Amino acid sequence: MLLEYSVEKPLNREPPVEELVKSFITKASTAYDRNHGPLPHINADSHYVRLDGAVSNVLELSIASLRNDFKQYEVISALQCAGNRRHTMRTELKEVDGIDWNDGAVCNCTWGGPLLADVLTKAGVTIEGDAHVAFSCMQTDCQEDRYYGSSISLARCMDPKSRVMLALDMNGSPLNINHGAPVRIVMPGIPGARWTKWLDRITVQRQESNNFYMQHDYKILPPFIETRAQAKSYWHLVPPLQSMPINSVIAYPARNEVIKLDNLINGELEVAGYALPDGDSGPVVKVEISIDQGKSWKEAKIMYPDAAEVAEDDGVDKYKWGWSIWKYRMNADDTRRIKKDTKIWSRALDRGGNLQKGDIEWNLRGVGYNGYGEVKGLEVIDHAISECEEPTRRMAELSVSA
Ligand SMILES: Nc1nc2c(c(=O)[nH]1)N[C@H]1C(S)=C(S)[C@@H](COP(=O)(O)O)O[C@H]1N2
Ligand SMILES: [Mo]
Repeated sequence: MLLEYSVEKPLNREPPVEELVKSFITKASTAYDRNHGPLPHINADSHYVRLDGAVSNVLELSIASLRNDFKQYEVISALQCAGNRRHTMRTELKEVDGIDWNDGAVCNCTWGGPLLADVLTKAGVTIEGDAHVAFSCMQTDCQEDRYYGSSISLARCMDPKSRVMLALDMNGSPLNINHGAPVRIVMPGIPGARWTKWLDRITVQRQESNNFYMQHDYKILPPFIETRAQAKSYWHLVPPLQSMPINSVIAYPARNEVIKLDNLINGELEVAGYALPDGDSGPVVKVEISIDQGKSWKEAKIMYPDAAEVAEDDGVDKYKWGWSIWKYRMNADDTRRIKKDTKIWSRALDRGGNLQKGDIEWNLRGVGYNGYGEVKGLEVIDHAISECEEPTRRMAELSVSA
């Protein structure tokens, strides 16, 4: 088996957030990479996913069978690392333990493949009630375990409306190696850590997956757990993180940017970013901006998805798990009022009524950070000081397809 990168140095990278908000659907080549081990090159023609555990028929599913023997579905869903925005938590609150992600450990893509519910039905699930489905990739060692694994509730997997899927395609093309070729589990509304890539085993079982990344990581520890040593005796008391909170970030202007009034059209500053709903409560229905520390809020425009297009498809809201791209045109007076110490904040509201809040509790691993989107340190000047003029930033026509 050819492995790319290594256990010691896995591939972890994110695009600049300004790049990310240029399109509603993120290209596979732009999407962040998060790995706890090397990337395994799998031959799709000889790969099988084994489905076992509490089922009447153990199945060995080839990629051809997953594509041809089951109805194919598509879902638009954001994929977000639980550590997205960790940089803000560690710099604004307190040092945390984890990769220093900025705001780009998230993407929004179309995923295609058969529903797990259909595959489970074919195998015949033999247990009911409180049970789990575990997803594993046994192809390579990881940094803290011999394999990568996750699990979610059996009830969610059996519900076709939750759209848990054995994804073969990303944005209409077969998955590439970075994102889990030839098959990964896609579970809209659930943190990225559970979306096991290079899937080779699905097990219906009574307990959660006992993989390291399910039991000793990706959990929100209480704030009094301040060291790894303390965490050791505490992991088992906290449930795995299975949902991400409402969120929004400002993609531009960038922190400490110098804004030349001469360059602005009508003296208006364009502020833009993305927003994500809480778990299954999407889509985001409102994004607001404040320049007075939250005393007053003004509504931004959600560029995509357009409210008029948010329709139900087969009884499932098409954009329920997607992100929203928004922008706000700050009027000339407000723009002129911006000082070096002004903070521009963003906050989002989703269809389920979840409103983003400003005061966030610190946790050791820095997961699930969702304080207000914020940019500060801006300097607004009348004229360009230097000769080299930068073009005014305006969002290009938003491209909807990747
Ligand atoms: N097999 C395997 N699956 C995995 C991981 C991994 O390291 N190995 N990382 C997980 C984490 S933490 C995240 S955030 C997402 C990242 O998916 P991406 O690399 O396609 O963006 O994959 C998840 N699935
Ligand atoms: Mo992650």
